Amino acid sequence: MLSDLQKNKLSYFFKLIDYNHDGVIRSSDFMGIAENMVVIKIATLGDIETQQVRLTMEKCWKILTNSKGKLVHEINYHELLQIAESQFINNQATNCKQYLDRIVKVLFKYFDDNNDEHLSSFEYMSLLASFRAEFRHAKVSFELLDLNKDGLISLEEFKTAVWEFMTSDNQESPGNHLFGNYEQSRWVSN
Ligand SMILES: [Ca+2]
Ligand SMILES: [Ca+2]
Repeated sequence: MLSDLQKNKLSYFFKLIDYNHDGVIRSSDFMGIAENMVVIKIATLGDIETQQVRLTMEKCWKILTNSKGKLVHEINYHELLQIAESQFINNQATNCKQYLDRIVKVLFKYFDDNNDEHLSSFEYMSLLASFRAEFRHAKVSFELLDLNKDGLISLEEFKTAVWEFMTSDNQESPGNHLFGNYEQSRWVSN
């Protein structure tokens, strides 16, 4: 069973991704994020990199939906809860985490504009913008995700944050704040 904390985070995540709030997420929602990612770096991006961004977001969609090996066109909130519970929370020993980590690494490198292998607060804000998350709590979230308090988010810190966001049942896990404050989003809970 998912805890209220896990459900609250997944509800926040679902609403972030379901941009038109029609109650289902589709691959087009992930492609919308890809388009945002491209726009944010339009000045420096070549055609190949643009295509890679789209492929990466397509992979994110597949990670979420290919759990039973069959093609899924859309998922609703309750299906997301089931997937999160079966794939991420109950099967932590499988290669699910390694697969997710690989995608997370690609995303991390994409937003690491100056290639210093860390995300600055500005680079982190680009990520929030791409996922259409609010900025209001960005400073607080950034400081929480920066576990060693060196003023930057390393790849390991980022991987930890993503995994905690998807799975943690601990109210104190910094990764709960990956996309800002999931408790004070612009949406009323449920
Ligand atoms: Ca950087
Ligand atoms: Ca750090």
